[in-house]
Formats: sequence, C-alpha cells, structure tokens
Amino acid sequence: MLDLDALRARYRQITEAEPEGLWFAPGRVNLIGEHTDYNDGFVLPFALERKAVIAGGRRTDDTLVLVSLELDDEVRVPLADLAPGTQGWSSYLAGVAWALREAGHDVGGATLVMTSDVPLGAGLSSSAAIECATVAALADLYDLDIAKMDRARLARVAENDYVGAPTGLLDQAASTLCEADAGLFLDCRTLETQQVPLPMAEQGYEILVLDTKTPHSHVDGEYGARRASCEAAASILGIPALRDVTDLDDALGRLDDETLRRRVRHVVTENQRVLDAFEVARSDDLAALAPLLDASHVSMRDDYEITVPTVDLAVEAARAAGALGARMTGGGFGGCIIALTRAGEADGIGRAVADAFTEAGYGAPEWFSATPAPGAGRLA
Ligand code: GAF
Repeated sequence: MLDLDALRARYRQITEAEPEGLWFAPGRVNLIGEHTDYNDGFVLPFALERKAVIAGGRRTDDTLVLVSLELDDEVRVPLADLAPGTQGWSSYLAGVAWALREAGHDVGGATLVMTSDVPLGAGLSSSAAIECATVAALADLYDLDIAKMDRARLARVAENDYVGAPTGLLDQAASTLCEADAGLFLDCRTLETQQVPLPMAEQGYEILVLDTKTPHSHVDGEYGARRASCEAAASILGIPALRDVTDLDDALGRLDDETLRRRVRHVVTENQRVLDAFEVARSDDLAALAPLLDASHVSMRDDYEITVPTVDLAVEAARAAGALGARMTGGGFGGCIIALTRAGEADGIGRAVADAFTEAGYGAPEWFSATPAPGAGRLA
C-alpha cells in the first residue's frame, strides 16, 4: 500500500510547504506483443493498479530535488548539470526534465518526492511509471500543453537517451494512454491507438500476474542484442522494419543465419498474434486469448530466447494447475508471467506455482490478480 501521508510529509520536510499536487502513472502488463514495439509492430498492454506517485512543486533555484521514499534517498541536480548517461533511480526523473527541456519546453526547478509500489526489475514497467508520473507532474507544474502520445514519447526519450536503455514505446504508451477495464492496442509505426474493452470479470475470467523474482534489466546487453538482430535482419531483407515482412517463408529463405531466422520468426508471428488477440478481444469470449498466450510464450522461449528457467517453470506450472493460457510478459530474462484463469482460480494457481518453485529449489514468487487500470493523471 502506498503511504501518501508519508509522501506529503516528506515533501513538507524539504520545502516547508504543501505539495502543489500529486501525480501518478501506473505499471503495466503486456497482454501480448513482446519485442514488437521497436520493430514498428503492434502491442496490446493494460495498465495496473500499481503505480508511481509523485508529490511535486516548483522551485525558484533552477534545481531538481528528487526524493525516493522507499530508498530514503535525496538527489539534488542543478538544471544546468542535467546530462545523459547518468545512472541510478533519480535518472528516471531527471531524464524527463532533460527530455522536456531538450524538446523546448520551459521547465524550471522542482521538488519531486516519489513513492511506488510497482516492483522493481519485475518487467512491470517500474521505470516507465516513474517517467510518466514525472511528465504528468512537470507538465502540470509548468503549464505545458502536451498531448498524451507526446508525453509517452518524451518519457521514452528519457529512457533511451538519458538512462541509456534502448527500449521501444510500449511501456511509456501503456503507462500514459491506458484506460480502466481496457487494453491499449497500439500500432507502434503509425502511433494509432484503440481502447480494447477487457471485461474479464463479466466474462468469468481473471488475469494472474506472477513475479518469479528473477530480476532483469534493459540496460544490459541482451535486450540491445535482440534489437540489433532485428535491425540487421531488416537491413538484409531491404525493409525499414520487421513489421514490413509480408511473406515469412520467403523472408526466412533469404536469411542464412539460423539465429536471425528465429528472431524474425518470433517478431513476425508475434505481430500476427497481437492482431489476432485484438480480434478475439472484440468477440464475446476472452478464452480464445489462451492459445495465443501459449504460442507467444513458446515463441519467446524457442525463437527469441528471452525466457529463463524460472519463467518457463512458472508458465508450465500455471498451465498444469488449470490456467487457460500463460506467457512471460515484458522484456524478458526474468520478471513476470501472466496467466488467463477462470474467475476465482488465480490465487490457487499462484499457490501451485509457488509449490513448484519450492520443489525446484527456487525462491518464493509473488502474485496478484490484475484489473486493467487507468493511465497517468493527477491524483490530488
Ligand atoms: C521492455 C521494453 F521497455 C519495451 O519497449 C518492449 O520492447 C518490451 O520490453 C518487450 O516487448 O518492456
């Protein structure tokens, strides 16, 4: 549970004033469409109730005072010293101020005190939640008129150019643009979006999110290596991005390297699965999502090679315990799985996975049932 009284108290301690406002942005799960975003493809995430919240106010000393409640840490950065490549938790906030200023927005100093219950490194977009909450705070504080998609893009600039993680737009778009009880269908090339109602409870389903507690990071080499493979394959195929593959067999036949072939097969089939999921979600039985989730996991495991043993076991154990379908969600190399279950069964399936982890000698996972929640905004 987020302690908003403690958040306000910490703000008062620093500034001797009340915050000018509280802003939030959520973490997300990606229902389907993994590693498709930077290939100009399609994604279908939804936002979580778990979120980052920032208590903020303007300052007149051209300085950012950035505080993490959880880490009990305070960082002071003069605006003139904002510099890409800075590491650490505060770079997700400082990077947004930098990105806004680079884009020509008149952002001055601010005190931003942050708290978050999005688990770190779990593949639930803890960093995008902080970035998008920071955009929301600074945009309001400095009266900036920035459309939602542009907010997401600026948050991505912070992630890519300031923090140095070569990610796509999925996480920031989800955290900014999602709406309650809906998934967000996003075409990452045209940036067209569509809200896709996900009446899970009405149809008698639940989405279990289970954190394997195997931590991952996007600043390490594997994520960038996958991205580089996709760009190399697109260049060999003479197309702008793997989104443009129209005949998979033909494309595979033109690639000599077996690893590249597998990477391409994942991206192209995953894009199709997002389109299929989009259709299913508009029909009247969400159970038809299940085989798409399963196929997505197999593709990430065997072709894109971004799963790890804990994640694979979690998916298998969830399926064995009655989940209708399950897959890893997020960037990979650890983190979370999601499983589509019948209503009332998610918790028991979480417990069955925990038992399987104990038997395999893995640490205890954590899990919760997820309801699609709204994207970033002002809390108070
Ligand atoms: C991470 C990245 F941040 C996203 O841009 C996306 O590529 C995802 O991994 C994989 O789908 O969350």
